[in-house]
Amino acid sequence: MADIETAFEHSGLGNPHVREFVRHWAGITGAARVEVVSAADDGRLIEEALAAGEIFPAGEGRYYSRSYPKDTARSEERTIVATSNPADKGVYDNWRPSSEMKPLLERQMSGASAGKTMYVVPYLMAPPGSPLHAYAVGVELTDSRPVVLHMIRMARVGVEHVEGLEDPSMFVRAVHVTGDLPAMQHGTPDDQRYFVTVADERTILHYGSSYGGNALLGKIAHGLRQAAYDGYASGKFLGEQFMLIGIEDRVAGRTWHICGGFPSASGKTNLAMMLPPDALGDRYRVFFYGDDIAWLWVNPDDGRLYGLNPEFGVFGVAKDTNEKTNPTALESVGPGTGAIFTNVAYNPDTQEVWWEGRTPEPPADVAGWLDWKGEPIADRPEGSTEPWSHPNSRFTTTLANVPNIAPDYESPAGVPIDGIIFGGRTRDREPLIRAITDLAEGVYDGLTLGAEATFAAEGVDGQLRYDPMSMRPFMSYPEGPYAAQWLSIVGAASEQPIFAHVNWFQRDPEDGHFLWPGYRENLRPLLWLMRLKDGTVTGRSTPVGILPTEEELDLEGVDITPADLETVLSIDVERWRQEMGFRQAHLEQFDGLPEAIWAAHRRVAAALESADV
Ligand code: GTP
Ligand code: SPV
Ligand code: MN
Repeated sequence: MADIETAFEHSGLGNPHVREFVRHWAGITGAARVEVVSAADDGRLIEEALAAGEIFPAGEGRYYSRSYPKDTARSEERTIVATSNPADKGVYDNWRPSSEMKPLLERQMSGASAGKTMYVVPYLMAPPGSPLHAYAVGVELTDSRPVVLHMIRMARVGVEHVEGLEDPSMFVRAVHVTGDLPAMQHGTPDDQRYFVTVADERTILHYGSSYGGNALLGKIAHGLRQAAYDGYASGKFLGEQFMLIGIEDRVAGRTWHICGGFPSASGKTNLAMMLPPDALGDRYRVFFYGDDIAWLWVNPDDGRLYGLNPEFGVFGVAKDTNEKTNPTALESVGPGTGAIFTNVAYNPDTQEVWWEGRTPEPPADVAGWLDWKGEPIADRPEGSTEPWSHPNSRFTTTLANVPNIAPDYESPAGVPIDGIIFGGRTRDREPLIRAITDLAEGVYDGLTLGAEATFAAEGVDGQLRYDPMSMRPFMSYPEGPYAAQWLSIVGAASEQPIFAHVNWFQRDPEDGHFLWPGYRENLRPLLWLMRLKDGTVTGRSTPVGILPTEEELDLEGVDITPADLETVLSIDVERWRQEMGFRQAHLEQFDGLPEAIWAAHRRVAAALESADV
């Protein structure tokens, strides 16, 4: 295809290794054209996508997109990590030999982009100039224009990111082929989709979806799976599904940084965008660094653990986002932001969007409104309770649109980490917060994170399961070495971060209401944690960590009953003793778990045995 060489010349793409990669896959996929993309092309690509009916106007420079009804979430079963080394097989990484997966994906992708344009999307997953830069460079090839529009919002995109590299061959090779999605919606005999990271070759091959992490390959596939593997292989860093925030105390004139993992759709974005409760708003501010991925490394300059966000945007859950729960998120997708809404309800006449929880009731006048599948609401039978939007519907916007973005969010090194938290949707047992001061016990706590799965993955919504460090769907190497890597990286830091387990989702067993009001109030337990680290509060010791006393938690203006408060600040020892047996079985699955983790498990178990009920 002579046209490829013209596209290289036209765009200034000179890197010979990238050129070779593009030629190779253009040949396999049979794409009709090649186009090299930079962020500056966004306006033109938006116009083209609008004209082609791939996206729709959602008012004042915002857009609406819809994916296929069976293509609305990540598929854990179809997601595979492949390498040439069987020792890379863990419990959760779905390991398969690359000698099996690569030919399979090549067959799937053969001729599958015929007639389409192959977009070449060079990108950077890190702030410019980062010490982890070498691991951050990638090129995604995709045959979907909406995927390009999402990539431009979620990653730093441009030809400049692959030119002048120290090692021009060192970039992640990511190939996304949409496949015959309309046919895949009905009646294909078997699932054709495969989402494969060939981790030891730094190659990502995704076939059969145009949704989210299945298709935007810089984000989850590179930023998490590949990065975690690279961090392990190099021994240099951790790649985690973590949010990263700063909490500024304006009275004391200082800022703490906290990162941490909650499973998908369990509150990372909301925490990172937190507006402090009114009673605390004069004194404290929360700054957004990241909401889904953090890379953690030890900075030799001061010996401390640092965290950085490799992403450039937010792909946030729409459900329940409103003026009360998250005004910051609404502002980040406001007029002029270029935001894209996916799989929410849409009114083409008024160019409005709506999702469950946006307002207490859906729009009263249903005229013109279409549900997330594009079907008119007016055609629904009387009394239909079908949601208007998909529960995993999302908004996409760039970091610069986030009102509480940290002024130094592009700091190449990231920021020093004071605290690491784990949490998830746990309806009982887990208190509001329990602090852990020992590294091995903190890592143990992460490894035994138990939570309800959410609609962000197909077919598992509501199941209670262990989700180590919230990385279960993103693990790319075995759990034993993973725990050892944690002990090694964090253990090398000169100042140890404090750990904590948090839970905003404890429920009343009778009527199911959330005991803790959550959202903006979540700042309070985090402030307590930082005070505990500083030694200005002491908390009270329990077998599973240090809990705040009621007096230590600043509760001015919090809407919670005394009984609910007591529940979220206490430990059910019997329930915890039972949990330890499940944990034992969970950990026994993992080969090569460091002895320090087993020792932590035994310490907690022994403390529970000798505790008063
Ligand atoms: P991913 O992007 O899938 O990794 O999700 P996430 O962890 O960033 O989750 P997000 O913050 O988008 O929240 C997911 C859902 O949980 C949304 O519907 C939120 O409204 C809801 N949620 C977040 N924080 C709280 C909270 O403190 N309490 C309650 N009850 N719900 C919350
Ligand atoms: C998640 O599911 O945890 C996400 C969304 O962050 S996706 O990019 O689709 O994986
Ligand atoms: Mn996520």
